Amino acid sequence: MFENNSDIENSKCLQQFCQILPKIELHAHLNGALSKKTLDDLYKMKYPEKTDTCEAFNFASLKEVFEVFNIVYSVTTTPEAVFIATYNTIKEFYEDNVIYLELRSTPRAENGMTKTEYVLAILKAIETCQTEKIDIIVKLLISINRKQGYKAAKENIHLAIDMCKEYKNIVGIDLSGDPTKGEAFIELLYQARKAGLKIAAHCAEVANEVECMNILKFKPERLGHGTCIHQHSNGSERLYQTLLDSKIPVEICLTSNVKCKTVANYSSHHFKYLYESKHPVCICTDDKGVFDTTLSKEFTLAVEHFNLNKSHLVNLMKSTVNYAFASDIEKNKMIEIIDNFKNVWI
Ligand code: 6MZ
Repeated sequence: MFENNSDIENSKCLQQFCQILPKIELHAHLNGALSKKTLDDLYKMKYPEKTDTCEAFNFASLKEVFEVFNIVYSVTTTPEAVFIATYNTIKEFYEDNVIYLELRSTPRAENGMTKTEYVLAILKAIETCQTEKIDIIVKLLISINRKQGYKAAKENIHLAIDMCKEYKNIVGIDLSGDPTKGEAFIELLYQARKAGLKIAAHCAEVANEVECMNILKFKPERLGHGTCIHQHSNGSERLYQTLLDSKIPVEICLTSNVKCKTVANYSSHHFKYLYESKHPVCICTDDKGVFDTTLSKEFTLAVEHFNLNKSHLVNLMKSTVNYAFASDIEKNKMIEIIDNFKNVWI
Protein backbone atom coordinates (compact mmCIF):
# COMPACT_ATOMS: atom_id res chain seq x y z
CA MET A 1 0.00 0.00 0.00
CA PHE A 2 2.83 2.44 0.90
CA GLU A 3 5.66 3.13 -1.55
CA ASN A 4 8.10 4.96 0.77
CA ASN A 5 8.60 6.81 4.06
CA SER A 6 6.93 9.98 2.95
CA ASP A 7 3.83 7.93 2.08
CA ILE A 8 3.82 6.60 5.65
CA GLU A 9 4.25 10.11 7.08
CA ASN A 10 1.46 11.33 4.88
CA SER A 11 -0.73 8.46 5.97
CA LYS A 12 -0.10 9.21 9.67
CA CYS A 13 -0.98 12.81 9.05
CA LEU A 14 -4.20 11.83 7.27
CA GLN A 15 -5.04 9.45 10.11
CA GLN A 16 -4.75 12.34 12.59
CA PHE A 17 -6.77 14.49 10.23
CA CYS A 18 -9.58 11.88 10.23
CA GLN A 19 -9.52 11.97 14.02
CA ILE A 20 -9.89 15.74 14.38
CA LEU A 21 -12.27 16.19 11.44
CA PRO A 22 -15.77 17.13 12.73
CA LYS A 23 -17.80 14.09 11.68
CA ILE A 24 -21.37 13.09 11.03
CA GLU A 25 -22.55 9.55 11.80
CA LEU A 26 -25.73 8.47 10.07
CA HIS A 27 -25.74 4.68 10.50
CA ALA A 28 -25.17 3.44 14.06
CA HIS A 29 -27.18 0.63 15.68
CA LEU A 30 -27.27 1.23 19.42
CA ASN A 31 -26.79 -2.39 20.53
CA GLY A 32 -24.04 -2.84 17.96
CA ALA A 33 -22.23 0.28 19.13
CA LEU A 34 -21.51 -0.66 22.75
CA SER A 35 -17.83 -0.57 23.66
CA LYS A 36 -16.17 -3.40 25.58
CA LYS A 37 -16.10 -1.17 28.65
CA THR A 38 -19.83 -0.44 28.49
CA LEU A 39 -20.62 -4.13 27.99
CA ASP A 40 -18.46 -5.12 30.94
CA ASP A 41 -20.04 -2.43 33.14
CA LEU A 42 -23.53 -3.58 32.19
CA TYR A 43 -22.53 -7.21 32.76
CA LYS A 44 -21.27 -6.37 36.27
CA MET A 45 -24.45 -4.43 36.95
CA LYS A 46 -26.56 -7.42 35.95
CA TYR A 47 -24.43 -10.11 37.58
CA PRO A 48 -22.72 -8.43 40.60
CA GLU A 49 -21.72 -11.83 42.02
CA LYS A 50 -19.74 -12.90 38.92
CA THR A 51 -16.04 -12.13 38.51
CA ASP A 52 -15.68 -12.74 34.74
CA THR A 53 -16.56 -10.23 32.01
CA CYS A 54 -18.99 -10.14 29.11
CA GLU A 55 -18.47 -12.90 26.52
CA ALA A 56 -16.13 -12.01 23.62
CA PHE A 57 -17.57 -11.51 20.14
CA ASN A 58 -16.79 -14.32 17.78
CA PHE A 59 -18.16 -14.40 14.25
CA ALA A 60 -16.96 -15.25 10.76
CA SER A 61 -19.87 -14.24 8.54
CA LEU A 62 -22.91 -12.00 8.22
CA LYS A 63 -25.06 -14.91 9.37
CA GLU A 64 -23.03 -15.37 12.56
CA VAL A 65 -22.94 -11.67 13.40
CA PHE A 66 -26.65 -11.71 14.17
CA GLU A 67 -25.93 -14.24 16.96
CA VAL A 68 -23.52 -11.76 18.53
CA PHE A 69 -26.31 -9.27 19.15
CA ASN A 70 -27.86 -11.77 21.57
CA ILE A 71 -24.80 -11.33 23.83
CA VAL A 72 -25.41 -7.59 23.90
CA TYR A 73 -29.16 -8.06 24.38
CA SER A 74 -28.51 -10.16 27.48
CA VAL A 75 -27.22 -7.05 29.30
CA THR A 76 -29.52 -4.33 27.91
CA THR A 77 -32.70 -5.68 29.47
CA THR A 78 -33.72 -2.81 31.75
CA PRO A 79 -34.37 0.91 31.16
CA GLU A 80 -31.35 1.68 33.41
CA ALA A 81 -29.07 -0.46 31.25
CA VAL A 82 -30.47 1.05 28.03
CA PHE A 83 -29.87 4.52 29.50
CA ILE A 84 -26.22 3.71 30.35
CA ALA A 85 -25.68 2.04 26.95
CA THR A 86 -26.97 5.14 25.15
CA TYR A 87 -25.24 7.68 27.38
CA ASN A 88 -21.83 5.99 27.06
CA THR A 89 -22.24 5.51 23.30
CA ILE A 90 -23.06 9.18 22.73
CA LYS A 91 -20.02 10.20 24.80
CA GLU A 92 -17.76 7.87 22.80
CA PHE A 93 -18.94 9.28 19.48
CA TYR A 94 -18.46 12.80 20.89
CA GLU A 95 -14.90 11.92 21.97
CA ASP A 96 -14.27 10.79 18.38
CA ASN A 97 -15.23 14.32 17.23
CA VAL A 98 -18.65 13.35 15.95
CA ILE A 99 -20.78 16.51 15.94
CA TYR A 100 -24.03 14.91 14.74
CA LEU A 101 -25.16 11.37 15.50
CA GLU A 102 -28.18 9.43 14.33
CA LEU A 103 -28.64 6.41 16.56
CA ARG A 104 -31.05 3.70 15.53
CA SER A 105 -32.48 1.00 17.74
CA THR A 106 -35.12 -1.72 17.81
CA PRO A 107 -37.47 -1.26 20.80
CA ARG A 108 -37.62 -4.39 22.97
CA ALA A 109 -40.28 -5.46 25.44
CA GLU A 110 -38.83 -7.92 27.95
CA ASN A 111 -38.24 -8.47 31.64
CA GLY A 112 -41.14 -6.18 32.49
CA MET A 113 -39.69 -3.36 30.32
CA THR A 114 -42.11 -2.11 27.65
CA LYS A 115 -41.09 -0.90 24.19
CA THR A 116 -42.14 2.62 25.21
CA GLU A 117 -39.91 2.45 28.30
CA TYR A 118 -37.04 1.24 26.13
CA VAL A 119 -37.38 4.25 23.81
CA LEU A 120 -37.86 6.66 26.74
CA ALA A 121 -34.59 5.41 28.28
CA ILE A 122 -32.75 6.28 25.05
CA LEU A 123 -34.40 9.71 24.90
CA LYS A 124 -33.54 10.36 28.56
CA ALA A 125 -29.87 9.61 27.83
CA ILE A 126 -29.93 11.99 24.84
CA GLU A 127 -31.48 14.69 27.03
CA THR A 128 -28.97 14.09 29.84
CA CYS A 129 -26.09 14.56 27.40
CA GLN A 130 -27.66 17.83 26.27
CA THR A 131 -28.07 19.00 29.87
CA GLU A 132 -24.42 18.14 30.54
CA LYS A 133 -23.48 20.26 27.52
CA ILE A 134 -21.93 17.38 25.62
CA ASP A 135 -21.76 19.23 22.32
CA ILE A 136 -23.23 16.75 19.86
CA ILE A 137 -26.64 16.71 18.17
CA VAL A 138 -28.31 13.32 18.60
CA LYS A 139 -31.39 11.99 16.78
CA LEU A 140 -33.13 8.64 17.01
CA LEU A 141 -34.47 6.31 14.34
CA ILE A 142 -36.78 3.53 15.49
CA SER A 143 -35.72 0.26 13.91
CA ILE A 144 -37.82 -2.58 12.64
CA ASN A 145 -36.10 -5.94 12.62
CA ARG A 146 -37.23 -7.77 9.47
CA LYS A 147 -36.72 -11.15 11.17
CA GLN A 148 -39.27 -10.36 13.91
CA GLY A 149 -42.21 -10.35 11.46
CA TYR A 150 -45.09 -8.08 10.55
CA LYS A 151 -46.73 -7.70 13.99
CA ALA A 152 -43.54 -6.47 15.66
CA ALA A 153 -42.74 -4.21 12.71
CA LYS A 154 -46.21 -2.66 12.86
CA GLU A 155 -45.91 -2.14 16.62
CA ASN A 156 -42.56 -0.35 16.19
CA ILE A 157 -43.82 1.84 13.36
CA HIS A 158 -46.91 2.85 15.33
CA LEU A 159 -44.80 3.51 18.42
CA ALA A 160 -42.57 5.81 16.36
CA ILE A 161 -45.57 7.57 14.80
CA ASP A 162 -47.10 8.16 18.25
CA MET A 163 -43.92 9.16 20.06
CA CYS A 164 -42.47 11.45 17.39
CA LYS A 165 -45.33 13.90 17.98
CA GLU A 166 -44.03 14.63 21.48
CA TYR A 167 -40.34 13.71 21.15
CA LYS A 168 -38.81 15.69 18.32
CA ASN A 169 -35.55 13.72 18.48
CA ILE A 170 -37.37 10.78 16.90
CA VAL A 171 -36.92 11.57 13.23
CA GLY A 172 -37.15 8.35 11.30
CA ILE A 173 -37.44 4.64 10.80
CA ASP A 174 -34.67 2.15 10.09
CA LEU A 175 -35.41 -1.12 8.33
CA SER A 176 -32.74 -3.61 9.41
CA GLY A 177 -32.10 -7.12 10.71
CA ASP A 178 -30.80 -10.28 9.07
CA PRO A 179 -31.28 -9.60 5.34
CA THR A 180 -31.77 -13.31 4.60
CA LYS A 181 -34.90 -13.39 6.78
CA GLY A 182 -38.33 -11.76 6.65
CA GLU A 183 -39.28 -8.92 4.33
CA ALA A 184 -39.04 -5.16 3.84
CA PHE A 185 -42.56 -4.19 5.08
CA ILE A 186 -42.86 -1.46 2.46
CA GLU A 187 -46.55 -0.86 3.19
CA LEU A 188 -45.61 0.00 6.80
CA LEU A 189 -42.81 2.27 5.62
CA TYR A 190 -45.40 4.24 3.61
CA GLN A 191 -47.43 4.74 6.83
CA ALA A 192 -44.35 6.07 8.61
CA ARG A 193 -43.56 8.41 5.73
CA LYS A 194 -47.14 9.72 5.76
CA ALA A 195 -46.67 10.59 9.44
CA GLY A 196 -43.61 12.70 8.57
CA LEU A 197 -40.88 10.21 9.49
CA LYS A 198 -37.85 9.77 7.26
CA ILE A 199 -36.81 6.28 6.17
CA ALA A 200 -33.36 4.69 6.11
CA ALA A 201 -33.63 1.18 4.70
CA HIS A 202 -30.97 -1.52 4.66
CA CYS A 203 -30.85 -2.65 1.08
CA ALA A 204 -28.96 -5.33 -0.88
CA GLU A 205 -26.66 -6.33 1.97
CA VAL A 206 -27.08 -9.72 0.28
CA ALA A 207 -28.20 -10.24 -3.33
CA ASN A 208 -31.98 -9.94 -3.74
CA GLU A 209 -32.82 -8.15 -6.98
CA VAL A 210 -36.62 -8.14 -6.56
CA GLU A 211 -36.57 -6.74 -3.03
CA CYS A 212 -33.86 -4.23 -3.89
CA MET A 213 -35.90 -2.93 -6.84
CA ASN A 214 -38.99 -2.61 -4.63
CA ILE A 215 -37.02 -0.65 -2.03
CA LEU A 216 -35.56 1.63 -4.72
CA LYS A 217 -39.08 2.24 -6.08
CA PHE A 218 -40.22 3.24 -2.59
CA LYS A 219 -37.33 5.74 -2.53
CA PRO A 220 -36.20 5.76 1.10
CA GLU A 221 -34.37 8.94 2.11
CA ARG A 222 -31.23 6.81 2.58
CA LEU A 223 -30.08 3.27 1.86
CA GLY A 224 -27.97 1.16 4.21
CA HIS A 225 -25.03 -0.73 2.68
CA GLY A 226 -26.24 -1.14 -0.95
CA THR A 227 -23.68 -3.92 -1.28
CA CYS A 228 -25.13 -6.19 -3.99
CA ILE A 229 -26.33 -3.54 -6.43
CA HIS A 230 -23.36 -3.02 -8.74
CA GLN A 231 -22.88 -5.72 -11.39
CA HIS A 232 -19.43 -6.53 -9.97
CA SER A 233 -20.87 -7.18 -6.50
CA ASN A 234 -23.63 -9.68 -7.29
CA GLY A 235 -26.04 -7.01 -8.51
CA SER A 236 -26.94 -6.11 -12.07
CA GLU A 237 -26.49 -3.26 -14.51
CA ARG A 238 -30.22 -2.55 -14.31
CA LEU A 239 -30.17 -2.30 -10.50
CA TYR A 240 -27.07 -0.12 -10.47
CA GLN A 241 -28.51 2.24 -13.06
CA THR A 242 -31.77 2.47 -11.07
CA LEU A 243 -29.76 3.38 -7.98
CA LEU A 244 -27.76 6.03 -9.82
CA ASP A 245 -30.92 7.53 -11.30
CA SER A 246 -32.60 7.55 -7.88
CA LYS A 247 -29.78 9.62 -6.32
CA ILE A 248 -30.63 8.04 -2.95
CA PRO A 249 -27.64 8.47 -0.61
CA VAL A 250 -25.96 5.23 0.42
CA GLU A 251 -24.63 4.70 3.94
CA ILE A 252 -21.25 3.00 3.48
CA CYS A 253 -20.01 0.68 6.22
CA LEU A 254 -16.53 -0.49 5.15
CA THR A 255 -15.36 -2.55 8.13
CA SER A 256 -18.77 -4.09 8.67
CA ASN A 257 -18.94 -5.38 5.10
CA VAL A 258 -15.38 -6.70 5.10
CA LYS A 259 -15.70 -8.38 8.52
CA CYS A 260 -19.06 -9.91 7.55
CA LYS A 261 -17.47 -11.03 4.26
CA THR A 262 -20.19 -9.50 2.09
CA VAL A 263 -17.35 -7.79 0.20
CA ALA A 264 -14.03 -9.52 -0.47
CA ASN A 265 -11.72 -6.71 0.69
CA TYR A 266 -11.56 -2.95 1.18
CA SER A 267 -10.19 -2.13 -2.26
CA SER A 268 -13.06 -3.86 -4.05
CA HIS A 269 -15.71 -2.26 -1.84
CA HIS A 270 -18.61 -0.72 -3.78
CA PHE A 271 -17.75 2.66 -2.22
CA LYS A 272 -15.29 2.89 -5.11
CA TYR A 273 -17.93 2.65 -7.86
CA LEU A 274 -20.37 4.92 -6.09
CA TYR A 275 -17.78 7.56 -5.26
CA GLU A 276 -16.37 7.53 -8.78
CA SER A 277 -19.92 7.87 -10.19
CA LYS A 278 -20.39 10.89 -7.88
CA HIS A 279 -23.36 9.12 -6.29
CA PRO A 280 -24.25 10.53 -2.82
CA VAL A 281 -22.52 8.48 -0.12
CA CYS A 282 -21.71 8.85 3.55
CA ILE A 283 -19.24 6.86 5.63
CA CYS A 284 -20.60 5.20 8.76
CA THR A 285 -19.66 2.68 11.47
CA ASP A 286 -22.76 0.40 11.48
CA ASP A 287 -21.82 -1.39 14.76
CA LYS A 288 -18.68 0.20 16.19
CA GLY A 289 -18.59 -2.17 19.19
CA VAL A 290 -19.17 -5.40 17.33
CA PHE A 291 -16.73 -4.50 14.55
CA ASP A 292 -14.21 -2.80 16.84
CA THR A 293 -14.11 0.42 14.87
CA THR A 294 -14.67 4.17 15.17
CA LEU A 295 -15.87 6.71 12.62
CA SER A 296 -12.31 8.10 12.46
CA LYS A 297 -11.02 4.62 11.60
CA GLU A 298 -13.62 4.26 8.84
CA PHE A 299 -12.46 7.54 7.30
CA THR A 300 -8.84 6.44 7.62
CA LEU A 301 -9.69 3.24 5.73
CA ALA A 302 -11.32 5.30 2.98
CA VAL A 303 -8.15 7.40 2.75
CA GLU A 304 -5.91 4.33 2.59
CA HIS A 305 -7.89 2.34 0.07
CA PHE A 306 -9.47 4.97 -2.15
CA ASN A 307 -6.80 7.62 -2.23
CA LEU A 308 -8.82 10.40 -0.63
CA ASN A 309 -7.06 13.59 0.43
CA LYS A 310 -8.01 16.21 3.01
CA SER A 311 -10.18 18.19 0.61
CA HIS A 312 -12.02 15.05 -0.47
CA LEU A 313 -12.72 14.22 3.17
CA VAL A 314 -14.05 17.67 3.98
CA ASN A 315 -16.23 17.68 0.86
CA LEU A 316 -17.54 14.23 1.73
CA MET A 317 -18.42 15.46 5.19
CA LYS A 318 -20.15 18.59 3.89
CA SER A 319 -22.27 16.58 1.47
CA THR A 320 -23.14 14.16 4.31
CA VAL A 321 -24.80 17.10 6.10
CA ASN A 322 -27.41 17.15 3.32
CA TYR A 323 -28.41 13.55 4.01
CA ALA A 324 -28.90 14.00 7.77
CA PHE A 325 -32.46 13.91 9.15
CA ALA A 326 -31.77 17.27 10.78
CA SER A 327 -33.42 20.71 10.60
CA ASP A 328 -32.05 23.43 8.33
CA ILE A 329 -30.77 25.32 11.36
CA GLU A 330 -28.88 22.23 12.53
CA LYS A 331 -27.51 21.64 9.03
CA ASN A 332 -26.29 25.23 8.80
CA LYS A 333 -24.59 24.85 12.18
CA MET A 334 -22.81 21.69 10.97
CA ILE A 335 -21.67 23.36 7.75
CA GLU A 336 -20.32 26.29 9.75
CA ILE A 337 -18.32 23.96 12.03
CA ILE A 338 -16.89 22.08 9.04
CA ASP A 339 -16.05 25.29 7.16
CA ASN A 340 -14.29 26.72 10.22
CA PHE A 341 -12.30 23.51 10.50
CA LYS A 342 -11.43 23.65 6.80
CA ASN A 343 -10.19 27.23 7.10
CA VAL A 344 -7.79 26.19 9.85
CA TRP A 345 -6.58 22.83 8.54
CA ILE A 346 -6.55 23.02 4.75
C1 6MZ B 1 -28.68 -5.54 9.25
C2 6MZ B 1 -28.15 -4.96 11.40
C3 6MZ B 1 -26.77 -4.95 11.09
O1 6MZ B 1 -31.47 -2.22 16.99
O2 6MZ B 1 -30.89 -3.63 18.95
N1 6MZ B 1 -28.26 -4.64 12.70
N2 6MZ B 1 -29.08 -5.23 10.49
N3 6MZ B 1 -27.39 -5.58 8.88
C4 6MZ B 1 -26.40 -5.31 9.77
N4 6MZ B 1 -25.11 -5.43 9.34
C5 6MZ B 1 -24.08 -6.02 10.10
N5 6MZ B 1 -26.09 -4.60 12.18
C6 6MZ B 1 -27.02 -4.40 13.16
O3 6MZ B 1 -29.09 -2.90 17.34
C7 6MZ B 1 -28.78 -4.22 16.92
C8 6MZ B 1 -29.66 -4.63 15.77
O4 6MZ B 1 -29.37 -3.83 14.61
C9 6MZ B 1 -29.55 -4.59 13.42
C10 6MZ B 1 -29.95 -6.00 13.85
O5 6MZ B 1 -31.36 -6.11 13.83
C11 6MZ B 1 -29.43 -6.07 15.29
O6 6MZ B 1 -30.12 -7.01 16.05
P1 6MZ B 1 -30.46 -2.49 18.07
O7 6MZ B 1 -30.08 -1.29 18.87
